[in-house]
Amino acid sequence: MGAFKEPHGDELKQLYLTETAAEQEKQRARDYRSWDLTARQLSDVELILNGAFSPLEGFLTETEYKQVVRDMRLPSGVLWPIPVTLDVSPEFAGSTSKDEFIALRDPEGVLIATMEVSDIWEPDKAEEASGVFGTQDDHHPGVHYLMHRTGKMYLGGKLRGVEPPTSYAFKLLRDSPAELRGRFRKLGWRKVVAFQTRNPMHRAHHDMTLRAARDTEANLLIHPVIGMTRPGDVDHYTRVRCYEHMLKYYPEQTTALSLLNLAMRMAGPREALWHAIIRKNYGCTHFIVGRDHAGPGTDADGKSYYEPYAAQALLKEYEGEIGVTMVPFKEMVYVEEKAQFLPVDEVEPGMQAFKISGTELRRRLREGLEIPEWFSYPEIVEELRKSHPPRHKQGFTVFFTGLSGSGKSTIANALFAKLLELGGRRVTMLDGDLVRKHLSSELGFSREHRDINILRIGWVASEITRHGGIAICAPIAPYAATRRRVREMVEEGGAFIEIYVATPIEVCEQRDRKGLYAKARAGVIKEFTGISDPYEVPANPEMVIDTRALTPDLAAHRILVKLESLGYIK
Ligand code: PPS
Repeated sequence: MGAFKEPHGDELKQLYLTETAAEQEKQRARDYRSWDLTARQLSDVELILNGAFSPLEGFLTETEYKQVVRDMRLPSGVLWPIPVTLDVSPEFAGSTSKDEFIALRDPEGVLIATMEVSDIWEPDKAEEASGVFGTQDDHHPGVHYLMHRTGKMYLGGKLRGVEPPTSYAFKLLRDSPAELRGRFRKLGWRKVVAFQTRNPMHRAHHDMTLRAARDTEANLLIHPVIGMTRPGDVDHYTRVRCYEHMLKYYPEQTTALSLLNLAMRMAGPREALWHAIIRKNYGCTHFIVGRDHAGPGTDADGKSYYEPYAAQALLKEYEGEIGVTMVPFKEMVYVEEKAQFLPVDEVEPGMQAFKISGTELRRRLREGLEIPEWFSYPEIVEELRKSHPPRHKQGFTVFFTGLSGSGKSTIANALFAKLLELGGRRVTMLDGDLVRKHLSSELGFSREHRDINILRIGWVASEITRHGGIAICAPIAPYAATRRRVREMVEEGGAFIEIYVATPIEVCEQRDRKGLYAKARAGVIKEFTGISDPYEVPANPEMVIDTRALTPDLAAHRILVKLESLGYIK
C-alpha cells in the first residue's frame, strides 16, 4: 500500500487559475453569456475544480457521457460510474455555439468558473436512468430529478476556476482534496478509512467506524455529504452539530471530521463506487460500505431499488482497479444480552437484537417519544429534538381549492377563527382575493398568470410552514400540476393538507354571490373557471368537503378534528 495514495487517473486536478489569470478571466467573462448554476451544479463545479472529481477537467462531453452511462468508463479507460453533466434549457443551448466560452455563476451572480463549450446535445434520459439508476421508475429520487428537474440539453467542456463557491457555515470543516491530503501528511496518517454518511450518526455508526479503524489499523475520516441528499433527510446544519458531538466519543487523535459538498444521486451501487473514487482523491486508502449504500429507499410497492449488499458486490469487483480497499459491514444491531452492537449475521440464535430505523427515529422525534440510551448519545438526541419538534409544534399548510363561490374563503375564515380561539399558534391567512390584492395585483387569469399566483402563495406558505407557523390558503388553484409543486415546496418544511371544496358548478353559479358567473356567461369576464376555463379536480386530497351537506362552521370543525387526529394541533 503506497504511503500517500495517488489520485484517480494519477493526477490530482486543480483547476483554479492563479490570481492574475483569474482577474483576466473575469474581465473576459463580462462578454460571455452567463449560466446560473443550480444547487446541484454548484456542488459539481466545486468538486471538479478542487480535484475531488479527478480526472475530470470539466463537464462530460457527449462521448464521455455515453461511455460513462454504458460502461462506467471514460474514453481513456479510467473507471467513472456517474455522469457529471451540465444540464441547461433548450433556449440556452439553442443560443450557445460550440467553442464558445460561457460564464458559470452562483445564484448571486458571482463568477465561479468559465467553460469552453465543446459539446451540445440532447441526452436520452430514459437510457441514462436505466444505465445509472437501473430503473426508470419516477419514484426513485434520482430518476425523478433527472426527468423533472434536469434541463433537456447538456453542455460539455473544460472548466477554468475563477473563485471557489462561497460558503458561510462550518468553514473550518470544509477541505479540498489537497488540503486533506496535506493534513494527513502532517499528521503522519498513512492509512485512512473513510466513512460516508448523509444521516446523523448514532452509537451503531460509532461502533462500526471504530471497528473499521481497528481492523484495518487505519485512522478514521468521518466524511459526511453536505450537498443535496435524499429529499426529507435531516438538514446538514443539524447533522454537522451532531457529528461534532460524536467526535468527542473517539479516542483522541485518531479521527478527523471533514465535510464534502457532494450532490448525491442516490444511485446505490454505482454511487458507492463513485464515493470510493472520490475518497481516493481525498487521500483515503479504505472505504466503509454498509447495508444499502446510497440507496434511495423503497419504491411505491415497498420494494428496495437495490439488493441490500449490491453496492458491496460492485465495489468488491473494482476495488483492486481503483486501489481503495472496501471495508464491508453488515447491518449493525444492538444485542442486549451482550450490551453491545454486533453485525446482524453474528447474532447468536436465541439472542434478541434491536434496531431503530431512520423512519422510526423520525416518528419518535415527531411524537416526542423516548429514544433509548443504547441507540444514541444524549447530546445528539438533544440536537435532533431541537430541530424536530413534536408534530403539534411543527408548521403546516391547509390548502383549500375549489371553484369561485364554492365556499373556500368562508370555511377558511371559520377555520382561521377557530385556530386563533384555541391559541398558542401563529396563523396566516392567504385567501385568494387577499393575495391578489397584496401579492399579485398585476396578474390576470391566463394559465401562466394563475400559475405564478399559486406559486407565490406556495412560496409564502412554505416559508411560514418551515418556521413553525400555520398557513391557510384559499385560491381556486385550478391546475393539478401547480398544486403538486406547491405541495412539494411546503412538504420540505412541514405538512400539507389539501382540502377540496367540492361544491358543484351549478350550485356556485346559482349562489353567484359576486355576480361573476352572470358576467362570465355573458362573456364580459373571459377565462372564467368552470365556465370558460378548466378546473382539474384533485385526485387525492386529504379531505373533500361538500358544502351542500355542511355549514361552514361544521366544515371548519371537521377540519379541526382531522388536524387533531393527525397530531398537528393538541
Ligand atoms: S387562481 O386561479 O387560483 O389564480 O384564482 P384566485 O387567485 O383564487 O382568484 C379567484 C378570484 O378572482 C375572481 N375572478 C376570477 N376567478 C376565476 N376566473 C376568472 N376569470 C376570474 N376573474 C376574477 C373571483 O372572485 C375569484 O374569487 P373566489 O373567492 O374564488 O370566488
